[in-house]
Amino acid sequence: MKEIVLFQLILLGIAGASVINRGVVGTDITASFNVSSIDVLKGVLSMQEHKKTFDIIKTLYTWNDAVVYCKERHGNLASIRSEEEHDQIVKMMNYTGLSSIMYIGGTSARSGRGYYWISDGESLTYQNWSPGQPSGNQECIVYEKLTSGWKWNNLFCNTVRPFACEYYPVSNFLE
Ligand SMILES: [Ca+2]
Repeated sequence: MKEIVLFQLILLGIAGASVINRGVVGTDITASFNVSSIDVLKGVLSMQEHKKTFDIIKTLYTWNDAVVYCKERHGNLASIRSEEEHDQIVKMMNYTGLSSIMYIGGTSARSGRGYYWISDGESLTYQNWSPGQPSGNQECIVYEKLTSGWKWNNLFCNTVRPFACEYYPVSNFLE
């Protein structure tokens, strides 16, 4: 059976969030949102094998603090392990109007064996590096927006940036 990608976006505004815009963006993104206070974008990716949810948090955190933020919510800093997951998060980044750079959960910190995902220590399988990356001794992976699209770069971890968390909904375990 062909993989089905259902893409549902719900945007959570801050206080007093009245929905002032609602509509369909493209062919597979439906969203309702408060245009004046976009902070968190929820997306649900449903595939044959698993369901995985990403949140994009536009509040700026260091990479380490972003790991903690996601963990405190019983998630992880996002891992991107397939073209489908890449495509989904690109749609979300574009939809949020994210302009340049966002942390994901890949790092080489304390590794000695190259890059891995902080959620489970697995090495990168799917990869989407910008040309010439990874470079130098920078240890944390970001998405950066190039004219050719969103690609990965390794940058220093202590700069505050937007980031994405991932969650596996409880319904995964009840089905
Ligand atoms: Ca780099």
